[in-house]
Amino acid sequence: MGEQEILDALYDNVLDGDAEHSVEEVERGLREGVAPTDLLYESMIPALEQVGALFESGEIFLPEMLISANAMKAAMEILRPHLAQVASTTIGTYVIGSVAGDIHDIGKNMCIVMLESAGFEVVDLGVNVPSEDFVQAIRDHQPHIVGMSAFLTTTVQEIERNLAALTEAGLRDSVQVMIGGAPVTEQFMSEVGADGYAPDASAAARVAKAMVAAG
Ligand code: B12
Repeated sequence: MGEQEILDALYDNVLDGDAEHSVEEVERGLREGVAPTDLLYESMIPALEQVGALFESGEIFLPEMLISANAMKAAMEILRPHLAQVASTTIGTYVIGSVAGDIHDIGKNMCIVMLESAGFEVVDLGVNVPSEDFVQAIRDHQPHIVGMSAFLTTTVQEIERNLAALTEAGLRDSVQVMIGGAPVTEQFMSEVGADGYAPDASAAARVAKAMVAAG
């Protein structure tokens, strides 16, 4: 089987939500020497984008979106160790979570993989994280950076709520705030007064490293 056939088969399986065959195609790809980043960026992520487009146009519904997400997650489990290794030296602590009301976490989890390989010790607060939990985690872990993921136009306002909660708790000056997720933009970052933004997981790690280096 050629590289393109593997990428196509992986795409179809994630799109169809077939976890078992998605895993098989990732394994086949790795065995045949396909670059792990190609499996991710040329196949798995485009498949999820297509899932989103089909959902938006009403051609598929929530259950289909969910089984595709599960296929993606199963395939990611196999791919993760090949994408990045946990670094041997720690450059800082990074607390991250998906904001209140938001249960999307595939993108957040990819950021975690890249942040760990860049040398961050990551504390993952999970999904649907209320302001109080961000505040408490910052008190407990005193991270260099707190990352907030928001994936819906309806949850992106939670970022502002969280920033206000940090200010209220007297913590805003002790931590840098990075934000991301599909509806988040650099302009939004400036508007709400966050310190960093990145459009994808690799950039998130790069920007975070630069933010720590700048102090
Ligand atoms: C999978 C999926 C789901 C799964 C989530 C499973 C899971 N465990 O994550 C399920 C089925 C549960 C789901 C539910 C819903 N979803 Co949904 N979902 C998607 C889908 C198809 C893929 C998301 C994804 O994983 N993308 C791939 C990752 C790699 O990309 P990413 O998320 O953008 O993350 C990258 C960057 O944003 C960045 N990043 C992420 N976090 C951070 C953090 C920091 C600090 C930084 C710097 C960077 C960063 O790096 C990541 C990696 O490169 C998208 C479609 C799409 N095109 O994105 C819709 C989508 C996001 N969902 C949508 C909707 C509407 C919903 C529901 C409201 C549907 C419903 N009617 O119930 C619910 C909401 C549930 C909730 N309360 O959160 C809409 C949102 C529309 C909008 N504009 O708000 C989308 C866009 C689909 C669409 N086109 O209509 N969904």
